[in-house]
Amino acid sequence: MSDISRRQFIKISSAAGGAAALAGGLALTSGGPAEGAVKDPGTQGDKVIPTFCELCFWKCGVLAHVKNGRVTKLEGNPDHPLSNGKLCPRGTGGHGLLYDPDRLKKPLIRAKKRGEDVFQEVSWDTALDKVATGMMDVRKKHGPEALALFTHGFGGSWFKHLFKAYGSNNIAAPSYAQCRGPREVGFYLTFGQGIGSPEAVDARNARCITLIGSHLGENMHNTHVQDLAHALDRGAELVVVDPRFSTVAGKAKYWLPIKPGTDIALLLAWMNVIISEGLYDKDYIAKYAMGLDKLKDHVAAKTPEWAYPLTGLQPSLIRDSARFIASARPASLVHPGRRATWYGDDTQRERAKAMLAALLGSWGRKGGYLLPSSMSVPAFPYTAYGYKPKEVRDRIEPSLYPLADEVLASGMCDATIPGKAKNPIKGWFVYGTNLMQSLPDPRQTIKAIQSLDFMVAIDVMPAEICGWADVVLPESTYLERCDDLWTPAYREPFVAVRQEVVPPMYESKPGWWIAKELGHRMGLSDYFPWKDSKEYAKHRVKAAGMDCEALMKTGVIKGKLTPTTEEEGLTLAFDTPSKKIELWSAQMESLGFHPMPEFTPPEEPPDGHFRLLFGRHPVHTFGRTTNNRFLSQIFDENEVWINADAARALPGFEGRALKTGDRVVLINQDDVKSNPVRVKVTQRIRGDAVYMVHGYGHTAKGLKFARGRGASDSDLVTNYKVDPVMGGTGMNINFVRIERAPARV
Ligand SMILES: Nc1nc2c(c(=O)[nH]1)N[C@H]1C(S)=C(S)[C@@H](COP(=O)(O)OP(=O)(O)OC[C@H]3O[C@@H](n4cnc5c(=O)[nH]c(N)nc54)[C@H](O)[C@@H]3O)O[C@H]1N2
Ligand SMILES: Nc1nc2c(c(=O)[nH]1)N[C@H]1C(S)=C(S)[C@@H](COP(=O)(O)OP(=O)(O)OC[C@H]3O[C@@H](n4cnc5c(=O)[nH]c(N)nc54)[C@H](O)[C@@H]3O)O[C@H]1N2
Ligand code: SF4
Ligand SMILES: [Mo]
Repeated sequence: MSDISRRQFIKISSAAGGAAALAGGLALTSGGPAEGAVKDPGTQGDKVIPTFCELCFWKCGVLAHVKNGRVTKLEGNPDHPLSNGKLCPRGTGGHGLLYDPDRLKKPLIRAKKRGEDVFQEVSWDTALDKVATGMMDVRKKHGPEALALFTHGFGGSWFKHLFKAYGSNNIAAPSYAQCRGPREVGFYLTFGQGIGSPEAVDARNARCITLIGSHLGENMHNTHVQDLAHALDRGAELVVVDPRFSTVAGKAKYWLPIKPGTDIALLLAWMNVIISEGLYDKDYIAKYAMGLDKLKDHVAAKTPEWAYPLTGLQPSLIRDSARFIASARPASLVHPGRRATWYGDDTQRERAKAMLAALLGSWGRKGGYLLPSSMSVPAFPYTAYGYKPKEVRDRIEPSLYPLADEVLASGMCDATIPGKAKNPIKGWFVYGTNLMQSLPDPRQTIKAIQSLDFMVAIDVMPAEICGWADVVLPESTYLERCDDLWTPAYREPFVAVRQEVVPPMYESKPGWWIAKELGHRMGLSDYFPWKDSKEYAKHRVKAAGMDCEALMKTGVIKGKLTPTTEEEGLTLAFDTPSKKIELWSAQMESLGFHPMPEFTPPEEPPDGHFRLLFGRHPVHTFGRTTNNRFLSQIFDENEVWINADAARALPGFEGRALKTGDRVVLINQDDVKSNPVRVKVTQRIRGDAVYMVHGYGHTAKGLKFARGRGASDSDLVTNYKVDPVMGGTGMNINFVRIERAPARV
């Protein structure tokens, strides 16, 4: 990464506003980014079509400029509440996906053994017949729930519908059990409601923002970063808890370089200070919460001095930061985080965050957690589905965790491995998720896949997962298709539409078309009564009494503002068993769990090993953009962060200490070796952990640009700890040692 781009990306707060400053520095054109360009390239198009982004799951509003039939520029839709006229760097480079020469271009059928990644191009008719036959065979032999749908991304809605019509509700995304599941359950247990996506937190109006591992600014959810920049410009202060001096830690009043895996101890100590010094919101707690006395007892001995040897954080730092956090209440936002699957006790950590937020009185308050509603757009009036949810749950027996409120992707994978489930899963339908990089322990994923009767993958790129499928279907990218309407609950309720910006390239087809064609082949035509997705979407818009023309023209229709906080007139209500904020959870106790979070020390890295941590890079989304040549002009290969003192003390490196740029391999506790990867020797990380950006180390033959660049954290995540409450897979528990990479030949 060049210095110029690093400066731009690190700049979170600026008069121009965070993400805007970032995206503004990335003038991408379809010819590739001009070297260091910071100016608008001036490619105003022949036409401008509003749609929404799919480079990540935030789904910002986009204005796509098209000139001579080519997309020349993508910019933020000023009318869209999730972009406010700005995109993050990834969004501005979305046409790098559209014009990626390595895209899947034709339907493929496996020509050799499963996993050898050798395919034959076939017609759509042949491919669809094969998929429909595969699906019907699984249903005939094993019942409909023996077919599982792994799906991530907005276009998955067509296939969820197809699945329910077919008879299976075994539908899961790795964005639950490998990502935000513990957070949803932790907050649900405390407030009777989860957080959802996009997170409706009021960072914009907060006076103090506490980030526990959430590395906003590297984690680049657009409006979030805009809100953060706005808050900082208004004088808000940050408390950042991270073993790594993250970009955002550089902006913090307090950085707490915590020992990994000990956040519950810190949260208990913070609550100890806030309660014992009477700094909590007494009126709010008296009115809305139950269990304060029990919490008082629970944290009475959990002083900063108690937490010091556990967390490595000085008692004075814990005490001062606690007082500071409390001083800004209720506009004191303890951010809920997003990828919460860290150590296996994650629901409890998230619950501790929720309890702290309750003590600050920030739930349903300005500068804290907003409680917005979504716009009401009636569902399409389909025939009722035939699946029976009860049977579905039985099918995934190994993943039956009492408080899981979604099906677990890891559970469906487990239930596929012979001997693990009473009725194993026999078919996989994989849409828009690269399970080889997103599920823990890829060795198990392969074991599961090898025992399937049938597997289909639908993707836009020849990702690793496609190499294992029997049939691969090339979907059109988000810029070439119309999808369902989107109506999230956000600060400002809205309905957004995704529209075709340019016609599908090659032989790719939109998801709605693929789902409908499969439906016809399986006798499910009744479930696809519309001509195309446009007709479907228009039907829904009309039923909501809205103006289709206006929606297509602007890409978004905003609804009436409703109160989202007490200050705006909202009456707070809690859908917990006690109808109160539950600082003490009878529900947890009755299930045999601690009714309040307890701290259990994490396992220590063995001698000569480091804990493997991973996270995001601002210009990439997982491994899905690492082949995007536009974005890769900014960052094209990950590196392993290692503490400078630890690097000097590494056994075996005497006299020739590691320096930035040296190539190493990482070897984990199960002797799994990474690809060679460069190191970054830095003071910005603790000595007991190493860190890398997720999504590199691709092995798929077809990813001609990304293949072999950097290393994959996923390959090294062979160990994980399952959260007993909801089945999330804690993945920050792997340890690696470091060896020099063999010289390149
Ligand atoms: N080791 C490790 N594991 C992790 C994580 C980690 O950091 N480290 N992160 C976890 C988290 S937070 C999450 S949310 C999950 C995410 O895990 P995944 O859902 O697997 O996410 P992606 O890597 O984005 O996979 C997206 C796939 O969709 C394809 N794709 C992109 N656009 C389209 C489209 O329009 N249509 C179709 N059909 N396909 C498309 C891409 O080419 C790619 O193959 O992974 C989790 N697993
Ligand atoms: N640019 C970009 N942005 C993204 C994504 C992307 O792929 N690219 N993905 C999106 C998705 S789906 C998700 S889920 C989010 C994930 O983003 P977040 O939820 O913000 O982050 P995590 O991946 O949970 O955690 C990464 C951070 O936690 C720190 N950390 C590691 N262990 C510990 C610990 O024990 N304690 C503490 N306090 N900190 C620790 C790491 O050093 C790192 O800074 O990002 C989203 N935003
Ligand atoms: S945050 Fe960036 S990548 Fe994600 S939807 Fe918005 S513009 Fe696209
Ligand atoms: Mo995620």
